Amino acid sequence: MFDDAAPLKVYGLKVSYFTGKLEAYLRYKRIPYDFIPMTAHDFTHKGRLKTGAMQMPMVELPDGRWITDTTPIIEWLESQYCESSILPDEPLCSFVARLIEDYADEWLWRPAMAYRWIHDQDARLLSHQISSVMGRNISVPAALKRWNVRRRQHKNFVLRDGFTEATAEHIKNTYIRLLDNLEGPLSTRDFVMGDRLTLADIGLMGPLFRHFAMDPTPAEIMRERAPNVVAWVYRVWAARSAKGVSLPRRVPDDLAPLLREIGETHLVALNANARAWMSGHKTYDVEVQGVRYERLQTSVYRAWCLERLQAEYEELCFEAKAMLDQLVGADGLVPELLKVEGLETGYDPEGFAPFLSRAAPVFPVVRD
Ligand SMILES: N[C@@H](CCC(=O)N[C@@H](CS)C(=O)NCC(=O)O)C(=O)O
Repeated sequence: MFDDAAPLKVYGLKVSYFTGKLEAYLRYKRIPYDFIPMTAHDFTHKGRLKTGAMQMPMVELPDGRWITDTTPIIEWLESQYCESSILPDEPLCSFVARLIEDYADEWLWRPAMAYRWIHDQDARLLSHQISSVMGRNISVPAALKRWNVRRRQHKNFVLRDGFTEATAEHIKNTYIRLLDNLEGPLSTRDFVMGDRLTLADIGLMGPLFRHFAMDPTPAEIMRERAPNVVAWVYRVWAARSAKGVSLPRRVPDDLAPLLREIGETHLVALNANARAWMSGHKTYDVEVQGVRYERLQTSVYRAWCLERLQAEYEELCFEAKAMLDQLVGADGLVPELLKVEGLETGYDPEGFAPFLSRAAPVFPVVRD
């Protein structure tokens, strides 16, 4: 059985998006864990054998079971550690927190990877940091290991993820708009949705902590443009669950620009991905805020993300749906985007995640 006094083993990297997200959560909840710097061998072999997906982080529980995918991991841990929940009870707040998490996980991945791999200073530093940890047991010259990491990440997560001359500015400005949308709210309160940490903060830590706040180029921009976001990143990292402050019961009005942005970008892309998946297309094109992204990889994982958001949205009462539409600022846009008639991915119908033995990675094809 699960022994909650023994530490979890978290395999990941100190520069990894999703490892940073999970660690921020575990620290907040005071869940003991040992961090194990992941090797390339762990990534491929443990990934394939224990969870079916080569992705980080992977977690080994004290009872020997393995789990992957931070979204269901956090959901499952919330059911085991009920104190100091990070999920608001109020249904609209809960939906908005999940929506922000999904946007942070899936939409902000592209600008986070672009900022890391298109600028020489960031790419040099990060290829060194990643290859010296993941490749520590591989006897190949260090320069070759660095080159290989840089080439792999740039090819898969920049060039093959829609970064072109036509989209470059839009991708870079996605980050700038994120900072602008958060700076105001975070100058008036401690966390994104109120004075208590929620899933929205944990989700946003993925891109904002280990990428945007730490990679040299975006970190410089953040310090200059959004000092309250810098302070928030480290406030979340330092936060420990405490009694006394209540979870939000109302979505703050000043989150409207962020929610509008999520509607115009992430929901449009999720919708197009789900339609492509249903028609059996391996890639799809989508126009986002007037910019055309081409040949994006269709992802069953992201179709499942939409399926889950759609199910939670359906649970909202009429007033909550109307309020959400108002916050997103486009009449009828939200239900339209969330609704993909007949979407049934068949991914995890029994609700086994994060314990799936064949978890789906976000990108079905990643080439070495
Ligand atoms: N949905 C997963 C995504 C995990 C993920 O994609 N992690 C990245 C590293 S931060 C990864 O392993 N990418 C695959 C690769 O590099 O091949 C989660 O929330 O844990």
